[in-house]
Amino acid sequence: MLLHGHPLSGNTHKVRLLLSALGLSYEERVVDVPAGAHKRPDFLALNPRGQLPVLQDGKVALHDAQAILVYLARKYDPRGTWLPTDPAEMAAVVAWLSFAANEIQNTVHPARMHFLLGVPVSLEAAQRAGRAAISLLEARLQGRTFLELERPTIADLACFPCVALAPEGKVDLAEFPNVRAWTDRLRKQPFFVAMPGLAAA
Ligand SMILES: N[C@@H](CCC(=O)N[C@@H](CS)C(=O)NCC(=O)O)C(=O)O
Repeated sequence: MLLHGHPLSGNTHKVRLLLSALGLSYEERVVDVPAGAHKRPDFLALNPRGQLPVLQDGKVALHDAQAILVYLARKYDPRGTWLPTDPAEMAAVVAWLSFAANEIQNTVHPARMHFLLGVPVSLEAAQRAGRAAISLLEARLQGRTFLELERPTIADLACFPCVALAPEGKVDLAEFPNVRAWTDRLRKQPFFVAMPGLAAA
């Protein structure tokens, strides 16, 4: 398998975590985002949206971190540890994938990109919406170890990197103790792999 990503990309990291958890070997190719390589024809042929990550598995080329998590879980974890097969449980997990792609991706992620790469964003609005999204996680994690089923699933992997990296966008996690405990719990899992700004606990 070939993962096209970037060392600073939280979305790429979601995929790295599941590849690690499933014990799958892969090669990673760094896409030169500052040089605009993700908008060039060879990359657009893999992902017309021009975004990371992309995973190639044989002849299949997949984009969108959430879609890749679903693909890997269904294909390489048929017992459904990471993506349950029970319809209600599956829907509950998929709801968190949507949350990751919407409430998290569109808030704390642009705030972080502003500070890391100088991307122009409506910073205050992004930070405020980011805090609102993390408040929902905080409430969900009251009395729970993980988002669903009291075990790590792709719901956690989809939400975790961008939330744990939120302080890089100056969204402080100090006021969210349940979220901090959850990120620490994930950082202690045997499958955890580090990335810049996100170390093992
Ligand atoms: N919904 C997509 C979002 C991917 C995304 O925003 N990737 C960032 C890197 S973390 C990217 O490629 N940004 C460059 C751009 O959008 O032009 C996913 O979950 O994979």
